Parts: sequence; structure tokens; C-alpha cells
Amino acid sequence: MTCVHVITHANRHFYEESLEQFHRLRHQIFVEERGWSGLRQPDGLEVDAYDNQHAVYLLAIDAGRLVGGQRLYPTLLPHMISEVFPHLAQLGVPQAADILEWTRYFVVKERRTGRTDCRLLAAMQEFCLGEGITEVTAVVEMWWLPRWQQAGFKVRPLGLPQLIEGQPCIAAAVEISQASLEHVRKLAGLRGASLIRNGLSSRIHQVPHVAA
Ligand code: A1S
Repeated sequence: MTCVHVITHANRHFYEESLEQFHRLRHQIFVEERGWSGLRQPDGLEVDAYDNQHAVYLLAIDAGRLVGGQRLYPTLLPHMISEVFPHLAQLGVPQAADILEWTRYFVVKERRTGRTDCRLLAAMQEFCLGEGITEVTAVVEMWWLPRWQQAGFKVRPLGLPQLIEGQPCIAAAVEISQASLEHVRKLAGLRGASLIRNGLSSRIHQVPHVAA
């Protein structure tokens, strides 16, 4: 059975193998499948500046095998939108303790067009609700907008779409709500809470210390 595990700096020692699979799959999927060649690494592991002690990973694992994943990161720290894509957020880059950035989302090929995608979307909403997060921000290709609408997610554009490597992309903020969580759970026929928080206390999100 597939479960989504919450992994932070505090419990990553339980998940070293899954995290290695996550970075390897990110390379296979984002570099080799999607062609984001700027992320290519000689060791076949896609790791960036935001894979550090502040990142939270929500990984879908089935019988020890990683089948999908995503990353959340504090917007109070320099993050991908503030550092790499600020030009996409003409209405301003949202930065607050209750807003996280959402990146590196994927489902392995064999599990696509199935329930894993909705499981990951539900996991993101469930985790954020539990942590008092109100929005997540992301840079996405435009085809995410109808997907989010179908999932029952409310989306606020942060600026106009622009081409990135030939693809129209947009920066957006997605609202965290019980209604969205229930909608996406219903779509996938999921019942109740499903996150595994191995070795973590009930609330883990900490506001990072930011120098004045
Ligand atoms: C940043 C993301 C942030 C949220 C953090 O009938 P179809 O096949 O056309 O239905 C497809 C399309 O409508 C659309 N879609 C998926 N990939 C697309 C692409 N490259 N270009 C245009 N449209 C695309 O979604 C429908 C369902 O896709 P799917 O792959 O059959 O199934 P599933 O299970 O919903 O998985 C969707 C995702 C995006 C998770 C999966 O395709 C994947 O892992 N792709 C590679 C990683 C990726 O591109 N991640 C998003 C960027 S990170």
C-alpha cells in the first residue's frame, strides 16, 4: 500500500535510502524525461540549493519503493521564486511564516494516471493544514492550472505567464483549505488522514531565523 511520509532534517536518518531514490528519480524525470538540462549532474542525482535542513519532503512510498515525491520550503528564506524567478511574480513575492514554496513534484511513470498524483496533492494539503500553513507558492507550466482546478485547489496568480525554455510558465499561490483537501481526497477515493510522521512530533514547521 502506498503511504506518504513526512521527512525533515529531524527524521531523515530513517529515510536515507528513500531520499537517495528521490534525488535519482528527480534526475531521471526532470533532466532525462522533461529535458531540464540545466539540472544535469555527473552523479545522476538532482540536488539543488534548497535541499538543505529547512526542506520538508513528502514522499509516496510503496513497499520500500519511492513512487512519487514533492518538496516544501520556507518562503522566509531565499527560495526559488525569490532568487531564480522573481520576474514571474510581478505582484510581489509572497514571503511569510505561513507560506511555503512547493517544488520538485513528480509521480514515477508506472504510477501515472492513477491515484498516486491525488495522494500527493492530498498529502500536501493535509501536511500544510496541520502546520498552520495558509498558502504554497510554485512556478509551473500553464497546464497545471486546469489540473489544480480539477483537484479543487484555489489558485492566485502572482504575475503574468512568461516563456521559460520555450514553455509558458506562471508563478502562483495555491490556497490551503479543508475544502480542497476533502475535494482531492474524494477524487481519489481516499478516506481520512494518511500521512506517516515517523519520529516527528505532531507539529514540526519552525519559522527559520532570518537575520534582520
Ligand atoms: C512543479 C510542480 C509544482 C506543483 C510543485 O491525457 P493527458 O496525458 O494529456 O493528461 C495529462 C496532461 O493533461 C497533464 N500533463 C502531465 N504532464 C504534462 C506535460 N509534460 N505537458 C503537458 N501536460 C501534462 O496532466 C495529465 C495527467 O498526467 P499523467 O502524467 O498522465 O498522470 P498523473 O499521475 O496525473 O501525473 C502528473 C505528473 C505531472 C505528476 C507526472 O506527469 C509527472 O511526474 N511528470 C514529470 C514531472 C513533472 O513534470 N512535474 C511538474 C513540474 S514540478
